[in-house]
Amino acid sequence: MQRRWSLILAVVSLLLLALNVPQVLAVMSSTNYSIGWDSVGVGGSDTSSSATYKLRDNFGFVQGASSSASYQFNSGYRAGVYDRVADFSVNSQLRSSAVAATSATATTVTVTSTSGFSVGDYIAVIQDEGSGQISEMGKITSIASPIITVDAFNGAGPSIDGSNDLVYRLSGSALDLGTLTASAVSTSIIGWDVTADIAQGYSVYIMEDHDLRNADNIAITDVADGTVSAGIGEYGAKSSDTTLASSTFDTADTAITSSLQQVASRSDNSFSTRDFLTLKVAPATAQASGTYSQTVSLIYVGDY
Ligand SMILES: [Ca+2]
Ligand SMILES: [Ca+2]
Ligand SMILES: [Ca+2]
Repeated sequence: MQRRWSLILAVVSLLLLALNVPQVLAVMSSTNYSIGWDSVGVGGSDTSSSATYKLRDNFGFVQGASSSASYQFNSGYRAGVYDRVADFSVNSQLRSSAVAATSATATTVTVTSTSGFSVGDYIAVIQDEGSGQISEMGKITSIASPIITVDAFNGAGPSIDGSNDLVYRLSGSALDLGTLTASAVSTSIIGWDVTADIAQGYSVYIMEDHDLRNADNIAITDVADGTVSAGIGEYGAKSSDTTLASSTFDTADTAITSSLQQVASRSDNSFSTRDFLTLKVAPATAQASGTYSQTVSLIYVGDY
């Protein structure tokens, strides 16, 4: 008889933005601070007003830029204004949205039903759902049933054969891993989309409030050997970003802990760059039945 568990994950996304505040000081930096630009007080503000007047004034500047291998200099009116902005959205796989995929191209996927899917939704296309699944994420730009078109997939486009291939919506912050079984690895995806005008790039980190556990504090054990396998009780995740510098989420199924761990990074300005985590879980054969849950937080941090 198959034992059953259900699991609920709440995903919390946080957007952290650190803004550099212009300083009236020489431009300089050390290992723990950087002053990107300075200004010279020339008297007068560019806006001033009272109940009876409004004045917009400005000192005459020479506009220009110069640089060498070791320095860069920009001068002129508000030459140093650089407002770092970022947009970060996180969405979890919606189990109830599953439809079968029958074929795909670089930007389309043909499904058995487009009901419930809308333009603007994020989707995950799963090839051979299970422990070794290959997934791609995209955002729907048009739907002409039975074909869903996305703006772009993470990779070259899904390679599917219509057998055990599925499409899910990525929507909201509650992630239901469904009814687990000790005889198979269950999977689910958390995806995110970052647009960041940050020249040095950004990282996304994950942390948990506690292990994936039931009301009696019995946990499904964190994976420790790099692979979540069925039957022995293991839980972990792997990132679609294959170039991580400070964690193993890029190369192995990795335990989620209460410490911040890097799950994505970029080193340049980003427009709608996307990554996702594939959560993998299989309870032990003797695992206590019940509801196992935790809260994981995905945190964006710009690099300055
Ligand atoms: Ca398949
Ligand atoms: Ca853990
Ligand atoms: Ca293992």
